[in-house]
Amino acid sequence: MTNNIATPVTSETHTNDLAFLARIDNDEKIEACDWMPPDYRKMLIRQVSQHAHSEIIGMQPERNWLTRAPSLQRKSILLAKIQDEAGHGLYLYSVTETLGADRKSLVDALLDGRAKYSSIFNYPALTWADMGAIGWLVDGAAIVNQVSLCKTSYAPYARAMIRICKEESFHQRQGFDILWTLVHGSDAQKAMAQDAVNRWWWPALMMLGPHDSNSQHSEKSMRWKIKRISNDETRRRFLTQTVPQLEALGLTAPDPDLNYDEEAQCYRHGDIDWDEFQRVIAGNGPCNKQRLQTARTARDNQSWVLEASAAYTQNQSKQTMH
Ligand code: BYC
Repeated sequence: MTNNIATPVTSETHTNDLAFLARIDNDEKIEACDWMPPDYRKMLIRQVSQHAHSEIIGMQPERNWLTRAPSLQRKSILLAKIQDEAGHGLYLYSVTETLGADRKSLVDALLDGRAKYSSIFNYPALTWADMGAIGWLVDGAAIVNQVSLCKTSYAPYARAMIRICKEESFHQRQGFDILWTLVHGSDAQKAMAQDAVNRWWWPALMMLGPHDSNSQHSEKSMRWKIKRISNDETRRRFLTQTVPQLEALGLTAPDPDLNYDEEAQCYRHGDIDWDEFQRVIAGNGPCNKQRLQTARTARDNQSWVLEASAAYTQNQSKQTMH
């Protein structure tokens, strides 16, 4: 996949399109008020809304452990992390609004099961060590992807990513710290850490998207510099960052084919089970139904907050008019 795929120019190609591509080639950022091709806008709304949904649904596996964190300090840290994820979701929904999307329609699509969110959040968090594995592996994979998105061509998304990456770095370190503590504990604690890594390793690799040859959006997205690196390259960078940390923890990957390619100077993973990935994104992973049901219940239980806020705003505007 190259970064500079020639766009066929037909007689219908609008001058605006050419001017837009010239701006992209020149590495200029696109602001909300700038002209953009309708498909560029659509591509962004798709990706950014899925990203926002992932942050919101992604709170659930960790939320499950808030009441069972092993100390007050661990509980406060986990709570802060989960709140950060909510904040990320809100920034990202705001980014979609700068593109003209309606937030309520996007959230309705999520809750009705029409919208995608990251496959990774459809796996269960079974033990406290999973809090370590999620922070270290899931946030770790997210950072590698999101660092590249700091350079995405749409300026409001790029600005949100810079803030989000700073917070994700803290998340990744807190995950590593949980695992570090467990591997220096009893044999049972070390075994718990290894078990969590075994279960989250492959889903973390899948989280970075299908193999490049099956990534239907990459060509367009990379031409527009929305996406800056391909799915497979992101996976390679993730392994380069993660494998030395895995070794420092004294843990192993559940991948007998994981090896270092001296010539290419990168790690190579074994075969990914893409059938599993397709099952999960089609709604048939271990927790898809539970995740959506929890999100719907939250919406129903909290609708009074939205109603109260709307009534307050209406009241305020009436008072201003009088
Ligand atoms: N899961 O053409 P492709 C976090 C879909 S949350 C589900 O390669 P693209 C955190 C894809 O949508 C941060 N679906 O797509 C929160 C497309 O389907 P549609 C999550 C996936 O967009 C709480 C189709 O497969 N990060 O850090 O070029 C606690 C073909 O794919 C997945 C983001 O959201 C998947 N894993 O590339 C802890 C990053 N992968 O739309 C942590 C933003 C692919 O045609 N997103 N699909 O129906 C991106 O960077 C890109 O969208 C992706 C995929 C690299 C994920």
